[in-house]
Amino acid sequence: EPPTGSVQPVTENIERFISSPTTVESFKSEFCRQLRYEQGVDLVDARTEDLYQALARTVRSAMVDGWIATQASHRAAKAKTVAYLSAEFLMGPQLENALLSTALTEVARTALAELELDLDELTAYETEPGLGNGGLGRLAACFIDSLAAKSIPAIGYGIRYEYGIFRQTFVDGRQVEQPDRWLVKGSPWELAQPENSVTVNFGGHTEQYTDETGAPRTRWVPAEQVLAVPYNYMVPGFETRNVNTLRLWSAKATDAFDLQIFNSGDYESAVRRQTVAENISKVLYPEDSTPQGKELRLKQQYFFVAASLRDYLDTVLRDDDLSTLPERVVFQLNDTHPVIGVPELMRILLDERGLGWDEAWDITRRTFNYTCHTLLPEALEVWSVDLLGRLLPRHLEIIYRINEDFLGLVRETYPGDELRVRRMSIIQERPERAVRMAFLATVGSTKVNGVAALHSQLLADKVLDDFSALWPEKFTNVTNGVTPRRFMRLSNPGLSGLLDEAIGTGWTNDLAQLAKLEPFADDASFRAEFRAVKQANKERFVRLLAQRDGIELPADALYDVMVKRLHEYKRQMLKLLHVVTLYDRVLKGEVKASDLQPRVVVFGAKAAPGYKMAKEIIHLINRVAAVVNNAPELEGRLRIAFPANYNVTLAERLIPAADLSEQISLAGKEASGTGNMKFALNGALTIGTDDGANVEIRQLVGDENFFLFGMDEPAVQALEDRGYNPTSYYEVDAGLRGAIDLISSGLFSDGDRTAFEFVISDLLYKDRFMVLADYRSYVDTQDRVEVAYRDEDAWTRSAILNVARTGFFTSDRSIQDYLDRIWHAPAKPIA
Ligand code: HBZ
Repeated sequence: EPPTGSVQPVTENIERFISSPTTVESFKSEFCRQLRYEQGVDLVDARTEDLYQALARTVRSAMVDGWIATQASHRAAKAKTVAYLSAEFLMGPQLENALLSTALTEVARTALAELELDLDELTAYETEPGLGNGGLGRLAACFIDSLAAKSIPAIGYGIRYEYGIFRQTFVDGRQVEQPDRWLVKGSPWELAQPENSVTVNFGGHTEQYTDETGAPRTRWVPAEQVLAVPYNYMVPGFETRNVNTLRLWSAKATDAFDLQIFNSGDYESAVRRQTVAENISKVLYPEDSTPQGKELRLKQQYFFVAASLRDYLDTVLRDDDLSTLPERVVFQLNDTHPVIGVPELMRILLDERGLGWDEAWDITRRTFNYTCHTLLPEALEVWSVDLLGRLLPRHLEIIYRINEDFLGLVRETYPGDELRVRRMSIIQERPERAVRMAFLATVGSTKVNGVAALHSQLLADKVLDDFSALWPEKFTNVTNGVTPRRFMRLSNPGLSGLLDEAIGTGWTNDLAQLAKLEPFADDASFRAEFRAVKQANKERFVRLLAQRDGIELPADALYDVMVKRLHEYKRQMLKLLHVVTLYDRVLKGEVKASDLQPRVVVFGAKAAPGYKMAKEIIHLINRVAAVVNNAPELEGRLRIAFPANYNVTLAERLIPAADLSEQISLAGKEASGTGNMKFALNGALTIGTDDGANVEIRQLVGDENFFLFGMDEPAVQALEDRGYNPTSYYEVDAGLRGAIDLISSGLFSDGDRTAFEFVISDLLYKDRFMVLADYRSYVDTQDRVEVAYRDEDAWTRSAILNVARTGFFTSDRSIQDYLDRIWHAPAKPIA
């Protein structure tokens, strides 16, 4: 019997010649072979980079047998495949996770130790691939982990950006972006497959013609082509031999295209055109909520979707009959970024396979499903008809026809309601003619889901209300989840060990078992151990931050953490006003510093480079930190840490150290949140609004173990309807006035009273996300937090209950919900 999770060779005649490095001896031997023959160095001369590369490739090789066997078995079984189409996969570091999934951590540790090398040192050396902005990209990564763990035939399709999310630095407290050159040293985790490259077309025009049977047909005559080169990443599943695939596409100029220009003798322009083609996969767009409608972004979207559909149909499915496509594959659209896949599949079926419109449309609609991740109107993508027609003329024609048929249905269902027809049209007329991608996704899909219960309800009642009235059965919810492998087992070994002892090891892929922890909340010795783990995690984080950022922090404090993208709706400003209020109280002598609960407030947040307000808020946080952290009046009891470049690597160290999780978005704006789940699962208590998945977290952990504050969504709506006047809150609330006046006083800006006018005047006169309206409730609730934290036993009990009651938020459960409600793809564990 092979050990669970380990990978054994499958093909008898080949295993006589090669073997997977699954024992200490074979691991050592493969590692040394990699070092010498692939890196070309000797052990004594090897730099950390060489050692890391060799180690990563050794671990990668341990996954290959399972990967090959998985593909062969799925092909033979004609298994229904989940194809997860996502412009982002925010994978985080790979080494530890690959070792966990192959059950080789101890083998690797021992093998390296015998070579006088340290596994942890090499693990810490890894730089993560930052191929995503935030929650949406990280969700995709959690989902492919869970799909593999559940042995579901699945493939993730995305873009191999040469530059991932920018590296954030602070210069005088301001964000400065640096390019993320993650591929410069090469990625040891990828396997290039240039022989499986596919061609992607752009531009040109369409033509009508009659085929051999005399039927009228259309064809697209493109003007440009780009090669899409696949790079495969193995996605190992925990405690299964299955290894799935993440296929990321890289853009390359095609030979044909080059030749044409080379023949014209213009060498320079040929080379220049080549970089134009290769620009498509150059850089991840760093905007996470306001799509800019840029041509290159639409090119990225069509590029990866066209390549992925072609790849699935030609390489995976091969030349099966496409009428059964919905039984063989389900394309899940991760937000609207891949929605151009809907007209692309139509084009393939109509123009390349010669199907009639109705049959093609039926197949297409049954093959796609759409997940929406937002409620902000400005985040809904639209593409101008002008741009779409220029880049993808055939697709625009198809979209028009889809819209024509759809509006026909609307008119039939609601005779005489032309207002509704205009509201529901896939084409908007103002401010410019443009394609509403969320509407196209909804019309072209079988199911549309939101990402938390409240979000799905608001989606159906507000954002897509006309559509849910027309097709109520199309709308469903799948509450997000996070992978407990990465965000518990790997990131929190202390807690994991405690859980293993208390409830056994089965929780890692059956997180409902955390419920067994419930009685331990009343066990004083367990509580002491739980507290010791939290304390050790704080100390580990303090050491990391000293080393990573030169930030010195006390470990003995309440760790109050707000990490997420910087956005006004998420309300980092509200957190900052609380901090300034605490300082103001001490300055005014209302509170003695010695009576303050020692607290470390940690921020982690990147702002979109063009988002002025977000960048001003980052600057303000840093300036407040500089003053507060050195204020003698505070006697070191209030500290702000804002480490630059928050990413998955830092999250894995920070989240296990947190006591208090800040989830303070304006109700009705955060679709779900997933950080909120990671914190609760690691024993932090949440202070949060009734928003996104906070609602479900509170229901599960109980009101007494959750700090709820602020308006709920109906109250927000009511205030909006009444007319919101932020200044009135400033006028009546002395605490709020104190905080705002302190910022305006110039205390945080070397006496410059205008330095933060941009932020302050917006708060006082606009405040779109109602920071001032929720301030009093937030600060009062923080005062309750402070009291509650002083009761160590009661706090720890609540923290344990947060862990025991949030097993629901494993992404394994999310995936099961997708399977039951949307995908209907059975598991295929390989033998
Ligand atoms: O998706 C987030 C939501 O804000 C969050 O509430 C949810 O938990 C998470 C997973 O469902 N949305 C994003 O992260 N969105 C993006 O990153 C984004 C990226 C590019 C865009 C638009 C949005 O053009």
